[in-house]
Amino acid sequence: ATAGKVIKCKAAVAWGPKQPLTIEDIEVAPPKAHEVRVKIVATGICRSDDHVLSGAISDMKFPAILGHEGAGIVESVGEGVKNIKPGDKVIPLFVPQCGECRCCTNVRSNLCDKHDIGPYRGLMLDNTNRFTCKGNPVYTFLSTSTFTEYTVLDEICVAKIDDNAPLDKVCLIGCGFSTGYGSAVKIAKVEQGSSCAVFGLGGVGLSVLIGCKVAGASKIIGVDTNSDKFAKAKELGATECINPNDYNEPIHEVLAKISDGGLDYTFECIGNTKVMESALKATHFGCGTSVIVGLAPASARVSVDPMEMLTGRTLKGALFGGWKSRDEVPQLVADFLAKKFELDGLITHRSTLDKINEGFDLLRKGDSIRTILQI
Ligand code: CND
Ligand code: ZN
Ligand code: ZN
Repeated sequence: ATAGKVIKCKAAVAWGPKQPLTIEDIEVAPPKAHEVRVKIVATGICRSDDHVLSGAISDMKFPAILGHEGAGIVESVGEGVKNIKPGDKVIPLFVPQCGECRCCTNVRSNLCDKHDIGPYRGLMLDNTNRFTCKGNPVYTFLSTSTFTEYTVLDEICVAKIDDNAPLDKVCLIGCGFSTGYGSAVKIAKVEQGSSCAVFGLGGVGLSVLIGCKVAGASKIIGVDTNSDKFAKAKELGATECINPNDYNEPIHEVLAKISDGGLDYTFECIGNTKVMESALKATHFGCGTSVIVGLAPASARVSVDPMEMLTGRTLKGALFGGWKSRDEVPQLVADFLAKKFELDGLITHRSTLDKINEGFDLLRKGDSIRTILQI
């Protein structure tokens, strides 16, 4: 009965960096052609959302509705939408898949020309808004905006998933889990018996660790400056954990000593360029690969000694774990339902949209891995 009409609902609106979100009454316009309006059921809070609020992501437009790790149910679809219908369970995709652009048609890439991953437009593909608050336009974030009861998505930013999927868990497949897991199994292509180190043991880093374990790595070292993260990391597959603050020498030297001169694979899951440099140095010459997963502040730069590369190390990076989003998210959900991996270990807190600021505080204090908001 809401199809074709404006929906009035609640959303958490971000007004600018260093300001708390406020719960507002907003209006959500009906989907235009090739768009889908979705009732969000659950959403995680990822550190990338906080990077907008901390100011580390600095070219955002406000007011905006953040959130990019959600799951929901289709309320209505615009003209020309095929294969998605009201009632379908879906995951919003912050990396679109149009299927036609240069990246989409390249098997080695998962990006898409139609992305809104900086410089941020904060608009639908047709360059207009679907959200308003008190008569003013509200921008969208990463093509998704999940901190709201209803959102509108471009069709190429929607993955239809299994009807049996528990949305309050598989929302993590919308970002943190897939990003980390894919970085291990798809980008690094971790092999049986290899050695790995994961820098940063938040939701993303722990998901890398799950991927390393599924891939059969025999040594998986967790690295974090917060030792409170170690118990969970060991539960999920870390064979040992180390805190850089416990050592005087640089962390890559510590790691070299316990990994036969260096690791096969390292992953930076923090967004700190100094750590990216040590993660590369921590790989073994001639064969090591380091993957940048964390999102660094816009102006930050990594400094690399070319000898590190000349002597055979590889430095790579990926968004969303390298998954081609519309094709592969449904398969990841199927793999979850088939118990190929678990998500429960990543979920430390459950809450509601009105308590979203507390959810961010838990993440900032290092007390949570993922808080799932039931919308
Ligand atoms: P979260 O903040 O939960 O985890 C970061 C972890 O790093 C925490 O456990 C910290 O204690 C730890 N840490 C901080 N500084 C250091 C340090 N110097 N040395 C060792 N450990 C440290 O964040 P998250 O897991 O949600 O996200 C991690 C990063 O991944 C973050 O930058 C986020 O923006 C990024 C990301 C990337 C992508 C992608 O597509 N590549 C998608 N989502 C998030
Ligand atoms: Zn994220
Ligand atoms: Zn494309």
